[in-house]
Amino acid sequence: MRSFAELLAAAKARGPRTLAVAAAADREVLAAVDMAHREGLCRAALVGDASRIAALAGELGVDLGPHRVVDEPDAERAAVRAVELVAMGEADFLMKGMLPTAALLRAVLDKERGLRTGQMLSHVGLLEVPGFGRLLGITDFVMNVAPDLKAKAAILRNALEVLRRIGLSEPRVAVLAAVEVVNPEMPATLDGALLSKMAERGEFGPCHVDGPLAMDLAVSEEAARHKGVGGPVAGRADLLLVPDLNAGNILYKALVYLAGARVAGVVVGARAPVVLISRADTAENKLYSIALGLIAS
Ligand code: COD
Repeated sequence: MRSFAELLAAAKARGPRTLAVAAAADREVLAAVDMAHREGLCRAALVGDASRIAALAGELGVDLGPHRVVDEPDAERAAVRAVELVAMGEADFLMKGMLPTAALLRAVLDKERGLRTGQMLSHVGLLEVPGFGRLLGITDFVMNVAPDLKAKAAILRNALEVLRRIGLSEPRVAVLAAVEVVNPEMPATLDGALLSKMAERGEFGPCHVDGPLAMDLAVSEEAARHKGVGGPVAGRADLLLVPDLNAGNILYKALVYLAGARVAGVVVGARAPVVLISRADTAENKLYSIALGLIAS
């Protein structure tokens, strides 16, 4: 899969499924759900302020007929209710609406009523960057704030699973740092070297992992040639494993706001995928995220 058009086509083949949306009273969210429904991806359980949802649907010309509306005006309670719908099997996957990311994730992580599996949960972003020619994965720029080596290994396993589902049988992964040499004062470089060794020993299944790699060496074959860095990953990464949430978030927003990238995002590792990108992201990006959620489910 090299584009979001192909992602959408693959998702269509898996749909339609039921999507529970937490705090659904939002213009972009409703527009995305409407597009996703018309593409045959899903129908939705829209959990949120029912009168506001109806008013927004009226303004947008969205037909709520195919969907179920669950009235819960309080955003945190809407998150709990949407999670419950997934836990009870009334919905197949979950989506963040107009509420803070942490509020939804806390409902997902709730020990009694959440969607834990015992596995680490992490976010996988997929970007379509103009002129790049293929989809680029980035993990984790949403959920895990400052992962250590063990957490990064789990984040990598989760992301590899998603990449395999979009057709990459041996994903090429760059573990990013500021430099490509190990510097004990820069923990991200140590993590890069260790993860690449773990991959060499087969701990992540079929894939190629190289690190530490600076951003230019991960995505530019010319830069890799220039600096004399070889191997299957340099210049050709499918996935960037970022040092922490701050670095990843800045990278993804730079690609979106300065380079015109489109983005899809999903949290995996729970009992069902959680469609999750920034509240400020467009309806179109939310549609692609729903498509990615479907493929991950
Ligand atoms: N996978 C599995 N279990 C987890 C994970 C995870 N990634 N994170 C926490 N847990 C478990 C812990 O083991 C513990 O049992 C429980 O959940 C609570 O753990 P805490 O106390 O560390 O977690 P919280 O509730 O303080 O925070 C968890 C969040 C996911 C909310 C937190 O990590 C967070 O705020 N992440 C950033 C979200 C954000 O603001 N993103 C901004 C970009 S949009």
